[in-house]
Amino acid sequence: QAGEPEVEVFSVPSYACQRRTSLENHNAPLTDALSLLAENAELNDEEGRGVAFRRAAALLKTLPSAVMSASQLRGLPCLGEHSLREILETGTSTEVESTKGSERFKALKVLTGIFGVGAKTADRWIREGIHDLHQLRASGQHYADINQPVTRAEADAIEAIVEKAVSSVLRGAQIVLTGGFRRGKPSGHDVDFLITHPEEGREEGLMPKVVSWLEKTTRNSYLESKDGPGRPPSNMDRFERCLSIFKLPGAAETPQRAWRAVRVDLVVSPISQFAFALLGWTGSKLFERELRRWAGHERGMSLSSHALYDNKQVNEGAASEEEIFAHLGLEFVPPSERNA
Ligand code: DGT
Ligand code: MG
Repeated sequence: QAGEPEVEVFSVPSYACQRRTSLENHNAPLTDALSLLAENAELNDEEGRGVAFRRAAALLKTLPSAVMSASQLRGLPCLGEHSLREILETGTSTEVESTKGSERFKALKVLTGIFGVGAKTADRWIREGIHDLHQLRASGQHYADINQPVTRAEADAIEAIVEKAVSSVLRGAQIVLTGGFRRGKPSGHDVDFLITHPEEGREEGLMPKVVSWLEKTTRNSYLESKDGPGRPPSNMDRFERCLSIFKLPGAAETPQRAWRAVRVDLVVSPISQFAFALLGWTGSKLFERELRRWAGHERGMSLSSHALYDNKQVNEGAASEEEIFAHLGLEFVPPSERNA
């Protein structure tokens, strides 16, 4: 070998929304380890630690090449606290290994993969001795297993159905595929859609109509709305939102069942808020969090999926995502580069 290799010291802006993060990841072993620790923290209600791990992983995802030594990361934000050095040196860490082997972590992952089951319910079941789907079934609970990832082809098929539903109940209404698929991901945990109409106000009351069209018309896919048509969503969002389950005709690999369940997240937005909704529902989750942190900490502004307010509570309108980035003093980052 010819001498010492030249070691590149990486330099990266602190906020994920100042960076471009494509799906190409040169540090997958490191980011997988950190994502596992993040997931474990989130499942155990340790939000602060979860965010710290997510930020560290996002920072490594944006690097142009594989990290060879910790010295290349000197001075970078977000990489302080955790066992990153140990992972770099040995390929793993005691915390990663003990998490992977932990019965509780495995059970939490399996159980929170069930529609409507969050960390709290999963935790209660575990305390009742339910650790997997067999034990859950034995306890007499009904569930829909939606752990299997959704493919792009399935997302496109669902898009065609939703498009038909939307244009049938309101002429001129439009839908956009958002979430991970808009960022170019080849698969996802659900399919996200944003629905609007070019005339302000025409979108009002659209969701219940779309939902009942889907229930009545689709023969193969069947829809179950969680929030219930027209009911105000359980979170703080002012959009009409419907979390639902599509039953797709069974995949070849699951012949024992005639269908499989796919999560579909429908959101309706008035056209005046569409750019904010589109930006807010495209993700990634960390990118969104970082956009809001940037707006608040660096600009004294407040960004949501509805609007951008400056510190004098003046509403900064925007007709496009590009305008919102400009208001925030950020370079535009296209969806395919928001995979932080
Ligand atoms: P996936 O589905 O696992 O492939 O990944 P994503 O990136 O599609 O993530 P998902 O479907 O959980 O959410 C898509 C984006 O929507 C996410 O980046 C942020 C946004 N989002 C999710 N839940 C909420 C919510 O309750 N309120 C608002 N305003 N935005 C949300
Ligand atoms: Mg999604």
